[in-house]
Formats: sequence, C-alpha cells, structure tokens
Amino acid sequence: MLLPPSQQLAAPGKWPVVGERAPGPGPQAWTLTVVNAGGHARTWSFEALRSLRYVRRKIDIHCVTRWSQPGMEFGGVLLRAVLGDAATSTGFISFVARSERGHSTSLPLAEALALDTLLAWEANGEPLATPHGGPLRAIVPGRYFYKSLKWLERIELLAEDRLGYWEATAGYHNHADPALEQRYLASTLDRHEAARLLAVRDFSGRDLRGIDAHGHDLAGLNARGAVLRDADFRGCRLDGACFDGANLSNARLAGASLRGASFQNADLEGADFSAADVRGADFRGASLFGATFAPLDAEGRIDLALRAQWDASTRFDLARLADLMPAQRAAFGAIEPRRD
Ligand SMILES: Nc1nc2c(c(=O)[nH]1)N[C@H]1C(S)=C(S)[C@@H](COP(=O)(O)O)O[C@H]1N2
Ligand SMILES: [Mo]
Repeated sequence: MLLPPSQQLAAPGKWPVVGERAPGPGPQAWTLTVVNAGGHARTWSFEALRSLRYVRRKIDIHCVTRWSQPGMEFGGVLLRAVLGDAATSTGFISFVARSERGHSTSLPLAEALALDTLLAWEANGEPLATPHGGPLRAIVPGRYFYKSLKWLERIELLAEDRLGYWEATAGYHNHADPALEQRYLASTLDRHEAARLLAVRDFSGRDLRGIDAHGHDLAGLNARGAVLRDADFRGCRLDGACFDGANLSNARLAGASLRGASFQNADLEGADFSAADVRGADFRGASLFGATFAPLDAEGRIDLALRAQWDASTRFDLARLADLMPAQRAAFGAIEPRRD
C-alpha cells in the first residue's frame, strides 16, 4: 500500500483510541435515527439494521496525527442501504454521536456515498469495542479518521453544511483528504499579535495554532497549556522552554534546540522533532503517536543524519515510547532513555 504524504505505519494491530473514549448516557438498546432533508425521521433498531445486506470492507485508517493502520476489516452495512430513497446527490450528511459534547462530523452527501461509507459494528471479525465507537460507528474510507464518527446515533441530511466538532472548534480541515494532506485550516492569527507574543516569549494558555515562529530565539519560552497545533518552530532556540500540557500535535520542531525543554503531559501526536536537540528534555506523560524523531526516506528507511539528538539525560516514560511508530522506535537503537 502507498501511504499518503507524511503518514507512518502504526505497529501491526495497534489502533490507538483518539478523542472521546466512551459514549454519553442513553437507553440500553441502541437505535439509529435518520432525519431526511424534509425533517422526516425514521428510527432503526439494531435488529432492523442487521436485516440489511451485511458487508465487509478492508479499509486503510489514516489519522490526522500521522499514523496509518492499513487493511483494517470492518463489518456492517453500507450507508447507501440505510438511506435508501433518501440517498440523493445533493446536500450534506451530518453524523451525530451519543456523546457528552454532542460530537458530530459532516460530509457532502454525494461524497459520503461515493466513498462507500459504512455503518460498522465489527472490526477485524470482533464486535467493535466501546472505546472505538461500538456498538455502531461510521467508517468513511479515503478521509482522515476524524470523519469516522464513533457511537453513531443520528444521521441528519441537510441542505446546508453544518461543521462538525473538530472542524468547528479545532480548525480541522472540512474536506480531510489524506492524499491532499488536508489536515488543518490555515491559521487566522493576526501578524502583529503574533510578533508581540514572540517578543515577550509568553504563550501560556493561549490558542496560537498554526503560529509561524520558525527561526526565532525563544529560549525559556513559557508555553504551558498553549494550543500550538501545526505551529512552525523549525530551527528555533527553545532551550529550557516549558510546553507542559500544551497541544503540539503536528507541530514542526525540526532542527530546534530543545535542551532541557519540558513537554510533560503534552500532546505531541504527529509532531516532528527531526534533527532537534532534545538532550535533557522531559517527555514524561506526553502522547507520542505519530511523532517523528528521525525522518524516513521514500523506502521507509531512517535517515540517521537527521535523527534527533537524544541521550541518557532525555526523559521518557518507557510505556509511552510504545506509542511511537516502529521505525521511529528503531531509530533510537541502543540509546536507552532515562528511567525514573
Ligand atoms: N464521537 C466521536 N467520534 C470520533 C471522535 C470523537 O472524539 N468522538 N474522534 C475522531 C478522531 S479525531 C479519530 S482519529 C477517530 C479515532 O477513532 P479510534 O479512537 O477508534 O481510533 O475517531 C473520530 N471519531
Ligand atoms: Mo484524529
């Protein structure tokens, strides 16, 4: 399989739980309500869904945080079969979860149908586990996995699009095509405000996603709890910086000097640390799915010259290192991170 750009293979069978971990409260028996464009609702029992034609599909999962799990086999029914006559080529479809925060995601209806969207209750021959969206989730092949909604309880057909949870609150791209790397929207950060924050080196608690800081001297930066998704810190001096609890998913830190920087409990999914100096840095409690510490060439081989500089003073939870893609783990070879 050809991986989409900047994706890495997850270890075989590894399938991390991302986002919400459990559905919201509700009745014991799961139902699915479909509201058509005219506002007419039809509620399906699980048994009624199961009476439709059962299909199994092999699907490649591509998470926006740069890990992929190809060839997952999902079982369920096609969206097309559930929609029947309502499966027109106009308008939008919103998938709504039974979830505390009313999680949802949407697609153009024609696209959801053309992609052979599945409503699934099985994964690799087993009932879909609750943290992965059981008893029922949408599986949208060919889109980043945030378009595949867990705990599907309601489908709404709409004339106008209604942005989903991640798309509306976190700047996730609404089209989400991995082949086109449609991960996040461009930042809307004001240039002057960005320059002021860079000068005072205080990002704590701020939402600065997508900030372009590359090449700046930000030694000692306070970025505790900041939202720095997709931020550009390439080549920065960030020695002694504090990123504790910050969200740095997909941030670019290649070539940065990060000696003694702290990333405790930070979200580093998909972050790029190629050729960064992380001696003395503290990664305890940080989430590392899809993080890169050495870039791979087209054949999937590690480029040792661009490996992050890491030594016995770099602190990691050994358990969290298992989150790294196998090729990334291998990049560290014999170097043993410090145990606590
Ligand atoms: N209800 C619900 N569905 C959701 C999410 C969520 O937070 N809530 N997160 C999305 C994201 S960002 C991803 S990557 C996948 C993760 O699915 P998994 O936990 O089964 O790997 O679910 C998607 N569907
Ligand atoms: Mo995701």
